[in-house]
Amino acid sequence: MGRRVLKNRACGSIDVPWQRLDLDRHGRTLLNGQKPCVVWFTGLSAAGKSTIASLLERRLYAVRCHTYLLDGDNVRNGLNRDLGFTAPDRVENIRRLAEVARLMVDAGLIVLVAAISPFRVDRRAAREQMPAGEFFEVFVDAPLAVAEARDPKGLYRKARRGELPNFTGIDSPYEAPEMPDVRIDTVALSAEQAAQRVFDHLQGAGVLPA
Ligand code: ADX
Repeated sequence: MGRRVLKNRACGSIDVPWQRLDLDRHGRTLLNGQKPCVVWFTGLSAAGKSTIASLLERRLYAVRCHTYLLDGDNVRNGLNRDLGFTAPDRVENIRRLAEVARLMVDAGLIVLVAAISPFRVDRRAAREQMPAGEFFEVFVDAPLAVAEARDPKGLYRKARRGELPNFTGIDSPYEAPEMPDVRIDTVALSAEQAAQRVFDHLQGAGVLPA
């Protein structure tokens, strides 16, 4: 990965130089034969992002792919535990997920990200920091009424009672992708079928080892 043009905002006028390292991602990738990339799952809470991403990761494991799944809920328990659900916190949540995903791609992994990621502009920024063809946006499409009827964690009920402010789809917006790489209709497809569809897409895109 080459020098990045983004500046360190906390250091004022002092530039933090980019440290060139000997081994680059192409060298690392030679070891495992796969094409590292980001597969970004977006959709409402309870749409099925984590379930489908997790099934996909098992499918990839079965064909000896090296992966990591960054799940919004889990990362919010560690790296992002200082962030809540206001709009600025969500922007920062997605920025960090995208940055970690980029580093993991640099390490040679196929990185799955499962996060509501409600704002188009943030998802676009996540895509734009990756080389062309190395970012796949998967829209896990469940209408609000369907997600709310599922409500596995009881969060929609809480949000409707006013106990969970800024809940996506209730009093915080979700901006659906206009041109996702893959759209999953979660009403029509089972989670297994959905995972297979994403797997097939990655295979068609030449990401998986021959
Ligand atoms: S994101 O909008 O910033 O991308 P992220 O995917 O990390 O969200 O986290 C969403 C998860 O946090 C949901 O699956 C749910 O379990 C939990 N959650 C708690 N409060 C909220 C809220 N106000 N809106 C959405 N999800 C919430």
